Amino acid sequence: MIEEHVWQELTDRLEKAERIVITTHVNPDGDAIGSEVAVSEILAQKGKQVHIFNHSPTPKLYDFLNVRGWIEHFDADRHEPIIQEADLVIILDISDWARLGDVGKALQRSDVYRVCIDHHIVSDQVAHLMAIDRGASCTGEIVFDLAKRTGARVSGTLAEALYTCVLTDTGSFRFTNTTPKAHRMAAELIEKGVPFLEIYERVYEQNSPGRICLLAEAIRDLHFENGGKIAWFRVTQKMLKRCNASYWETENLPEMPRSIQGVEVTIMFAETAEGFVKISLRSKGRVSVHDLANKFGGGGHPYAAGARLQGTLDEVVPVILNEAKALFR
Ligand SMILES: [Mn+2]
Repeated sequence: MIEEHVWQELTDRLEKAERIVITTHVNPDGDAIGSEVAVSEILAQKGKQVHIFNHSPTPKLYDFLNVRGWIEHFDADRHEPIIQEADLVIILDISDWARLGDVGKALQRSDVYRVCIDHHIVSDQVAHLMAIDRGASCTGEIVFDLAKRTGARVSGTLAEALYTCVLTDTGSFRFTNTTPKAHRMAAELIEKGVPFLEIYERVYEQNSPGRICLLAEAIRDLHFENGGKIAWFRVTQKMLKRCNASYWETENLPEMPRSIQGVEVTIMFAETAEGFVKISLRSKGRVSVHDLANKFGGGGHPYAAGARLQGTLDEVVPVILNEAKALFR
């Protein structure tokens, strides 16, 4: 729940600001991009000047939301002066300085007023005003409330962006964050004519040959622990090359083993080009994986969390598996 005085401050700040910069976390997902587009549509209706700067490029599958072309890949030389001159910065779907990447560094160098709208456990006090609702299925759900409070017209791109948020963050209304409110939000958007079938196809039926190749590699690498309760696999730089795939094409791969009978927790270990291993943890809802991610400097939700560790796969995998096995003791 976001307290009424926080809503009031948030809508006042939006009303008064003229030049606004929006950003989100590294490797943005559907909720991150969808929320950015939705907030920028709300602000555009009010005639505000909006810039969206992200540390990471936009995954190709979400390009269809970037109709105004406002989402830009952050370039400090060109964009930092715009941040310095902004009246307001809006941080969406994250409250972790490290996961704001280079944009976060630029924000820390500036004294522009910042608001954070998010539904995760708070990691850092990244903003002066924190509008956090941990009960929201997605950041887009909070933005939907914002749209209503500011009297925005919820149609076209705004509706499509919001529908993408709730569709992707609930795993198509399957994950434990699928609340009655998430369904009501989808229902209201469908009433407004959102093309749900087209959005589903754009998001879920755009597999590249590279992603299917990665999926095959991941399946071939599947290992099981604790009598099949833990399933894990690796994604190496070699696999990415063999498959001619980009790092972002690993998104959703951690969901794959959950359909296997008896699996409670799945772990993807992905080797980055910079000498890190990214771990993505998923739980079917009986054990929380958030604390495990948190122990290694990561974060997320109880049943979907991640972290980034320095080291090689050979170093990181046994350490994490030990911790994961302890979850069942
Ligand atoms: Mn989210």
